[in-house]
Amino acid sequence: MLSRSTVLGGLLALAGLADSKVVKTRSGKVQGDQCSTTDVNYFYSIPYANPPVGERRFAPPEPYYNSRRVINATAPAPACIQFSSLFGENTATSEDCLFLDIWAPASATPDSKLPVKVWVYGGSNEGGGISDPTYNGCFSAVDSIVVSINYRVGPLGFLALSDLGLTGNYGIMDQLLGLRWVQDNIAGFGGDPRNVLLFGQSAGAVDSFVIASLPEAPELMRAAALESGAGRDLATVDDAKDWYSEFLYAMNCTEHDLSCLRNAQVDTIQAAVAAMPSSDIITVNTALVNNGTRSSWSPLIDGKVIKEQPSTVGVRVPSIVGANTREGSIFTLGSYVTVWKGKAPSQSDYYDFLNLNFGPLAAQVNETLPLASTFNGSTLTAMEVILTQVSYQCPTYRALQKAEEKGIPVWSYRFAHEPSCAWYGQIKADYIPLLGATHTSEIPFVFNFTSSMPPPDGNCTFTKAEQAMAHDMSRAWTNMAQTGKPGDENTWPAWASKESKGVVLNDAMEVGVVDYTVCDFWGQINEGLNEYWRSSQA
Ligand SMILES: *[C@@H]1O[C@H](CO)[C@@H](O)[C@H](O)[C@H]1NC(C)=O
Ligand SMILES: *[C@@H]1O[C@H](CO)[C@@H](O)[C@H](O)[C@H]1NC(C)=O
Ligand SMILES: *[C@@H]1O[C@H](CO)[C@@H](O)[C@H](O)[C@H]1NC(C)=O
Ligand SMILES: *[C@@H]1O[C@H](CO)[C@@H](O)[C@H](O)[C@H]1NC(C)=O
Ligand SMILES: *[C@@H]1O[C@H](CO)[C@@H](O)[C@H](O)[C@H]1NC(C)=O
Ligand SMILES: *[C@@H]1O[C@H](CO)[C@@H](O)[C@H](O)[C@H]1NC(C)=O
Ligand SMILES: CC(=O)N[C@H]1CO[C@H](CO)[C@@H](O)[C@@H]1O
Repeated sequence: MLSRSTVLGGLLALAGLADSKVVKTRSGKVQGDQCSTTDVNYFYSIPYANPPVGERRFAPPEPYYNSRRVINATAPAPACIQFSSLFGENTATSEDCLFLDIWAPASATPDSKLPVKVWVYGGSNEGGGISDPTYNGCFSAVDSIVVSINYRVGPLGFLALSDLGLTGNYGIMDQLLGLRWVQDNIAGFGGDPRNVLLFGQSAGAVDSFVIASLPEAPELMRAAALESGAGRDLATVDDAKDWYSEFLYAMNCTEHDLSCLRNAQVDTIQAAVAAMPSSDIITVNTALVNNGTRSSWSPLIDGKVIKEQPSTVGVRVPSIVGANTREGSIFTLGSYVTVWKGKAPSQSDYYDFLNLNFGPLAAQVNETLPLASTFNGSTLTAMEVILTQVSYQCPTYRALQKAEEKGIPVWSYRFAHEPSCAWYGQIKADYIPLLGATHTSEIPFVFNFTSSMPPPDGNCTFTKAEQAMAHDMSRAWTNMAQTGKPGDENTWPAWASKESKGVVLNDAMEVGVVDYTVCDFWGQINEGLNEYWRSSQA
């Protein structure tokens, strides 16, 4: 005989089946909706932390619990407060921004145990947000769950000043708390918490690389995919003191007054960031940039959350680590328009660029890579190539080498394809040939975007070959979540320094050599500048 509770339980399970758009979490009962174009449900604006405002500004995030609340999960979340123009969001923003979005196949049930892909957006740790239409999961969550985490950026995410007891890394702690939320809640959406991939691009890869190097990484994720940003050295909180103090001065706050920072209006903070020293010269990722921080806002070695240099520890989970052929072009084109007003930068602009970024080693760079013979005399090409290699390809190479040394399996790629459609609304179609396979150009492929480009409602469609490549790339990322490998040895061989094999994505995803030979030279320059910086601080 069936007991009453079994019958009721059965009915409730049926009710659950009937509506996969309603899921219970520790943050509340989440009511989502279905994507208009695919059989995927979305759940927007799920709070995973208490609002990081007031006393919680410049502080670690606190987990949010409110299981009795009903959340209308159909309205896009605001982005965190933005501090960047190039990759800043033009959607709504709020300091109350610690939300995450989830996409799941409409057919998913709590028994599905699907692989989970958790996205960390880029934007120099100064901008970016989960509601950006280019990061929409409706096209890639066909065979997996996609999660996207908002995290604090700029000073609100990374300000570190020992005198005020601020150790920075709030944005990193947001991402870690988001990953813990995924562990505790994703099964309800049909995900398997044991099969989580953390994937990020640019600053999102910088941050994901840091997280993948932490001792707790293996509990939070099975694998990582690091697109254009892995392997960089981090500054310490001490190294960053001069640069971060510039923010305090620009705020008109004193070294002993945290309440001055906590009580300030958000637009005052934005004005202070805009007033910090900056130069028109393009910077690359070296120890000298921004007086030792390497980039303006960044995770730092704080002795608490990040105890050791991530590039020395290496990733602790299997990882895809790659970069694009022309990363630098989007940055040099930006300066070409705004700084050089459509003219080629002069030789003296180029030497200023070398001196600012390489200081005492500028002459060595200049002699090893003469402008005339290496770059055909083009200062613009020279800056683009140096930026591509120093900030992206060669840190990527060091991350691969470190993983090999530690016995962690890694797979590499070089994205070499010029997309036929724009992937961000701000990119004009005319610019695409000038940009080529630039920074961010692999993103639509990883998200399996192939039509209505640029998102959300453009009129450009990818070619058949591009559609196949998008399918292959998003499938490889899902495989990574599910099995810890992007494919088999025939489709994507693991990387080893000896042959440096991986995949090259030009007209298709094909096995090939991912060439890092230029990185032997840049590795020496990186070490030389790290040593120079350390000795200048002694
Ligand atoms: C949920 O939010 C959407 C979008 O803001 C709105 O249109 C809808 O009316 C809301 N639903 C409820 C039940 O509040
Ligand atoms: C990519 O999107 C296409 C539809 O545009 C879909 O048929 C395919 O299953 C998707 N592939 C992956 C791996 O997400
Ligand atoms: C700091 O003070 C200066 C001088 O009074 C003023 O110009 C500036 O706007 C102030 N900065 C902020 C962020 O309020
Ligand atoms: C680079 O080399 C050229 C030609 O030898 C020289 O004129 C220039 O001053 C050098 N620049 C730097 C930054 O070393
Ligand atoms: C080098 O520059 C010359 C003159 O501007 C041009 O004709 C040639 O195509 C360039 N070569 C390459 C490899 O870019
Ligand atoms: C596609 O969109 C662009 C930019 O909005 C517009 O200029 C063009 O006319 C559109 N083309 C078609 C065929 O609708
Ligand atoms: C970008 C930046 O912060 N540069 C500063 C580095 O430090 C010197 C003084 O040592 C300043 O003059 C620069 O403005």
